[in-house]
Amino acid sequence: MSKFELTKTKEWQKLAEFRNENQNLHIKDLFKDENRFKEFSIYDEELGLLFDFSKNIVTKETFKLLIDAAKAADIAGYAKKMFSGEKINRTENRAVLHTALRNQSGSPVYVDGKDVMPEINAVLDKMEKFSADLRSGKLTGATGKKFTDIINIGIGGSDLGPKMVCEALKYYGDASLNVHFVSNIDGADIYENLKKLNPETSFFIVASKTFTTLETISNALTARNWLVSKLGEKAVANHFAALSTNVEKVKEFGIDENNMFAFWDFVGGRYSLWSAIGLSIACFIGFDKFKELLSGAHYIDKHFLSAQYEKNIPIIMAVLGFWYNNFYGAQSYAVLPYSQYLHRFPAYLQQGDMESNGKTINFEGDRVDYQTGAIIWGEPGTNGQHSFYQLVHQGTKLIPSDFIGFVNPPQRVGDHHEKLMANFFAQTQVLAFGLTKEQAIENLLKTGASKEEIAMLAPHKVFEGGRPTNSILINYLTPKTLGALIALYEHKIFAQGALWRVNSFDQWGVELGKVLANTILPELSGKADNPHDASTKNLIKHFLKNKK
Ligand code: G6Q
Repeated sequence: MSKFELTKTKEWQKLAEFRNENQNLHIKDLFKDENRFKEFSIYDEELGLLFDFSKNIVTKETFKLLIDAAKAADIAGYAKKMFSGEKINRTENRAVLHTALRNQSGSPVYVDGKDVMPEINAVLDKMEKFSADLRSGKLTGATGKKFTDIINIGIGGSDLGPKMVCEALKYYGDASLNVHFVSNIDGADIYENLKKLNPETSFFIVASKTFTTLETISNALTARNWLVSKLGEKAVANHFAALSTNVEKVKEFGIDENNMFAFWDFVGGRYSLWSAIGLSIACFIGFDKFKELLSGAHYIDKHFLSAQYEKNIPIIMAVLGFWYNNFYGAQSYAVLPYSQYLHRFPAYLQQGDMESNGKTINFEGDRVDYQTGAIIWGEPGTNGQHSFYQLVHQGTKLIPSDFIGFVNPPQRVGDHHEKLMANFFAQTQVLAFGLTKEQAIENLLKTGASKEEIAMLAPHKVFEGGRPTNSILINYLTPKTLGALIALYEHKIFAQGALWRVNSFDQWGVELGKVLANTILPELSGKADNPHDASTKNLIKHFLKNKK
């Protein structure tokens, strides 16, 4: 293929020129325009979701140039290809159809000429029946007892999504059902979980797309042995289910095919919570609420496909990230939910975003000469305020961030929510507008500080401001709005992949990790040679020498 040079395109060049000519542009200057909030915010009535992107270092002209870049990348055309089952994941020769999992339009979706919706709906029906039976106690353990604990054993995409959602929707969860997530190969994870469990009332869900992942299979075997040691071999049939694309391996493991919930290779691990991988969610919050989660995502799918670029929330989120990443040298991007329920959301997005767009090779197979995926990080507010916000406010790095909050908490606890949200608003305000030296001096004068003290302290108390934020303010945290929120980020990631011209749907770095560990494993029991570089060789030697 011919070499495509993104940085030489007129859209890129214009953005670079604009950035160069407007070095000192400050957010506070942009707010002289009284219409700014109106023009740089979108309210979606149905979701009760306000997206305020006015506190960005973006003028009307910048916005237009960014939208031009998005149009040049043909994000809309590329999205159509994804939704219609084209094999846009070229390096794995796969369609990318997590959107079909939540397609509630009734229209078919074809892969290789076959409508995949009947199979998707059949698995959803099976999940509905299973989750209802487990919740009602119709489905019992080998000794006839109702299940009280569900243990999802999976890792990466087969863990982070369901775990994040179960945490986020805990308020809606069945209080008599505990959901646990075991992912790490570190024996501590399964050990600490098993020690709290009663085998008679524990149900294990082995979630693995490939059913070959070392961590998951090892944890599942340990769980199986534990169950068998307590209740005997026959109990496995009542206490285990598998979520996978690999029927053969599931059978080999000894899980009944009736307890297998299928999905397909057009569902990427990190996009799989909408599939059978969401079984723990459906059991915890009930299938109707799981369907609401899907409906929120489906609503955003329609928005992404149909809204014009200038009003398309995922596209706007994408171009803003692109702006700071490629023209301001911002290395990272913070996601800051002002909701304890969303405490796993940044970790979930870390995978979604960094695994998708942490790439260096473009569509043409050439190495890119620009930055791609940002480092995603974050913690819930207000906790983060008491730790890393210092660097965001006064450090030397530009860290754009998303603040996510809710107008109404699911439950009221005194005035906690007002206090929480006062912090949200105050933080985004000071990040954007800062605090001048004059204001700092005025504040110090009020404390009765001496002239010398003021001279010494004032520079430290200045906040430059100009730190960009988006605010996503949602009226209620419900399964539907959560589904919408997740889908907004999924499509943001997709749109950035299109802007950077990288395949957001493969993960060769993850695959390599899986292979490498398997080659070293026999060496750790002294069963194979240790043919490595001096450092690795000596680390392994040290391990073997000191191993008890
Ligand atoms: C996700 C990645 C990766 C994957 C895990 C688990 O997109 O591919 O995180 O989900 O490695 O894989 P299995 O589900 O196959 O066990």
